[in-house]
Amino acid sequence: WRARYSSKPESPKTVTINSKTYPVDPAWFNVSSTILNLTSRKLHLQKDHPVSITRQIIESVFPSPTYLSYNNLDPVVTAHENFDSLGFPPSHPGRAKTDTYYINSTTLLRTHTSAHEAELFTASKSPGYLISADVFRRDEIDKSHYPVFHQMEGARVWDRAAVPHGDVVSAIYKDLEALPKHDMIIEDPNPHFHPERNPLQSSHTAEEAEAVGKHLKRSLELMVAEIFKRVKESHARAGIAQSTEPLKVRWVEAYFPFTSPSWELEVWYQDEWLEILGCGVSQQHILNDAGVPSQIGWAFGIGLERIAMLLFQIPDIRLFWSTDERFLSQFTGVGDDLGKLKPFVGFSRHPACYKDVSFWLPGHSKESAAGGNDKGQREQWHENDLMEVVRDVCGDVVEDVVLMDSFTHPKTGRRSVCYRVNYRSLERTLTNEEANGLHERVKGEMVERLGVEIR
Ligand code: FA5
Ligand code: MG
Repeated sequence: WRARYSSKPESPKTVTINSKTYPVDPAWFNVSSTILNLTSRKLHLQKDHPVSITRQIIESVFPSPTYLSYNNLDPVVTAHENFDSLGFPPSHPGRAKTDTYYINSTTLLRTHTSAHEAELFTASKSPGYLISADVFRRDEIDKSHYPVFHQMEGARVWDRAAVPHGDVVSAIYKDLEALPKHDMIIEDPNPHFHPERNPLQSSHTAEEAEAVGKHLKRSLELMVAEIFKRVKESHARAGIAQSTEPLKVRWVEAYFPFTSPSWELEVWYQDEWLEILGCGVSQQHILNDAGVPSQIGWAFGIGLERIAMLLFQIPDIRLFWSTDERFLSQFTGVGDDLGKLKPFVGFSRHPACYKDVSFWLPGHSKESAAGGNDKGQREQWHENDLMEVVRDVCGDVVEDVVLMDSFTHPKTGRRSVCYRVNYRSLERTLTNEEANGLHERVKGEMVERLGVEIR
């Protein structure tokens, strides 16, 4: 049998995802069958799955009826919803086919839960909402990257037209006062802002933006406090020695086209700062376009796997997709009783098997440069295309793919690169013959699909 195309899949006429059918445009279609199959998994809704348990823990910090949860929104969205409505410029790199999975020119697999902001600012019956969902990004291969992962989006608004005396600032501070306190150390509560990247929005007063920002930060700090309380309890339950260091977090200036000002929240974890979420004061144009111009508010987006890895000490992102009972059975019952949460106990690690591949990139030869023909154009090199070939041929058997070396031939101007592929299954030991066989197939597919020349 032959693996299906990834970077240039043989296009069907239509694809059906979650029982809806979409017309395919072969000029845009780049969703491999591997990825299509994952759209039905919905790990965030699978009982006792660590992604789903993580969702439940975060949901508990944003209670109903102030926050309503939306966990079943369709993964297929329009380019307008995913990009335009949020203010992404037409040239934004995230729109490229090398980064995003397209079905046709206007239809794609969401790259983030923010794709649903416009829709929910219009439709939600509550002042706040939460969305949990799978999101899709063509990306590199390593222990913390997978082309499908899960995000949770949260948002909270106040309506100037509905608060007493139109005094939205007082209304926000009243809600802030009602939030619980925490005793975490905040290293940098108010990072400096670059006024050109993060201007005060013209429709906001400085006091309004400050009040919204404070409510946002306290809400998210409370979430982190809850997560680390769970980590601590879980370690105690498993008899793991407790760190005596207090929990430390910091706020860092960030940029998103759909919030200003914007921040990222980082947590000091295993001797480094780990980014766990992005957030900010929502751009007013989104609320205006959603038909609620009198509202002002905040939004955040968090990666559920990243939190789950730290909650359960899960060392490799591929594990989330495992159907091995040795993985799944460790979480049984936790969905019904978060008090049973315990760290994951890893299976024994199987040996790594490294194989290198060196090749000339396409589209740089003299002929195609001089001729400027279609082929040279079409075969523009992007590393993510290699990653897709590896995933399609090998599934989850590859742990990571690392660029080792790159050089440009002084005479011909051609570029040559070398990648190292680490074949290591999470579940069993691979034989050298097996790894060799996979590696040969990867090389063959690279030549055929990507037009590279193996050295
Ligand atoms: C976003 O996706 C924004 N939509 C977040 C946002 C929402 C900002 C609302 C402002 C308002 P970003 O690409 O940084 O931003 O991803 C957000 C979070 O998702 C990250 O902080 C991280 O926790 C997680 N994440 C991002 N990429 C990956 C990945 N490849 N694997 C696992 N988690 C990831
Ligand atoms: Mg980010």
